[in-house]
Amino acid sequence: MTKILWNDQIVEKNEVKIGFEDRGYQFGDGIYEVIKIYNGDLFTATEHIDRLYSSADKINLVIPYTKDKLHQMIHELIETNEVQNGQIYLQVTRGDSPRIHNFPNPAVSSVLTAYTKETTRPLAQLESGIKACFVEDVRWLRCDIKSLNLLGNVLAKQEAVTKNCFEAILHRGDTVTEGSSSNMYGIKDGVLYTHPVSNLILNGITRKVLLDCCEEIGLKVVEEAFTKEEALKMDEFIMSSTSAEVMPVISIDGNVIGNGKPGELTRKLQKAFEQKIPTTLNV
Ligand code: PSZ
Repeated sequence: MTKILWNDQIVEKNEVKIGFEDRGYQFGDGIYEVIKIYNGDLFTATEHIDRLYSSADKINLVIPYTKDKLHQMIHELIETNEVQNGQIYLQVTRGDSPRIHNFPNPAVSSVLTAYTKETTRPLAQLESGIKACFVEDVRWLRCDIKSLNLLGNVLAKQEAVTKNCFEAILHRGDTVTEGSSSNMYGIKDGVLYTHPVSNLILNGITRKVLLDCCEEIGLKVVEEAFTKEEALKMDEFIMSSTSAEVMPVISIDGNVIGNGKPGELTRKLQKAFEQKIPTTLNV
C-alpha cells in the first residue's frame, strides 16, 4: 500500500485522520500543488514548492516547515512509495476548527497531506493533439493563488468533457485567460502569444519551462492576451500543464486550428521540453 505524508509523518492511508470541520473540507480554505515525477525524480520541485509558499502567503496561511524540510519530506515519501513515473499531490489547509468564516482565533495548526500516484505521460494525445472548447471564465479574481476552491475549474472541465473535449479554454468577455487546469498559447506568423502573468491566471511552472523552450528554439514570445476570434485564427495552438506537458490543441469548438494537425513549431517545443525531462523511457 502506498503511504501518505500527514503533517510530518509518513503513515498508512487508514491512519490518516482528517476532521470533518477541517477548513479545507468546509471552505476549500487551503492551497495545493501537483509535481511530476520522472524516473524517480521530482521535476521543477523548487519552483512548485516556492509557488506553494507564495500561495500560502497570499492567504495568510502558515506552513510550519521550512521549504527544505518540506522538500525532504516529499522526497522521502517518493522513495518510500518507490514511485518511478507519476506525480505527487500535496495540500495544506488552515486546519480543523469549529465552522466560522473568519480565521480561527487563536490559530490552529495547518493540516498537510501528500500522496503519490504512478501515472504515464499522455503520449497518444501529445502525438495526435487534443480538442478544446470555449467556456466562460466565471472564477474569482485571484486565479494566481493555487487554492483548493476549484468549483469554477471543475464545472468548466466537466462542460469540456460533456462536449467530448480534453480541455476548456476559459475566456473573460472576449479575452482568453487560461485552461481549466492548464495555460494556453497561440502561435501566429512565427510569434507565440500567451496571457501575461496576472491575477487572472495561474503562473504555470510548465508555462515557464515552455517559455524557456521558446527562447531555445528562437521563437519570439509576446505575453499579451488574445481574443477568442484571434484564437481561432492562430496557426498553432498549445496548452500546458504539469501532467499535459506541451499539448497541441488541434480544434476549438469544432473549428480546426491550422491544418488540423500539431504544427511544426509545436513539435519543436515538444522536443525541447522532452530534453529537459529526465526520461528515456517514453512513459
Ligand atoms: O494532473 C493534472 O491534470 C494537472 S497537474 C497540474 C494541473 C493539472 N494544472 C495546473 C494549472 C491550473 O490548475 C490552472 C488553472 N492553470 C494553469 C495550470 C498549469 O500549471 P503548472 O504548469 O504549474 O502545472
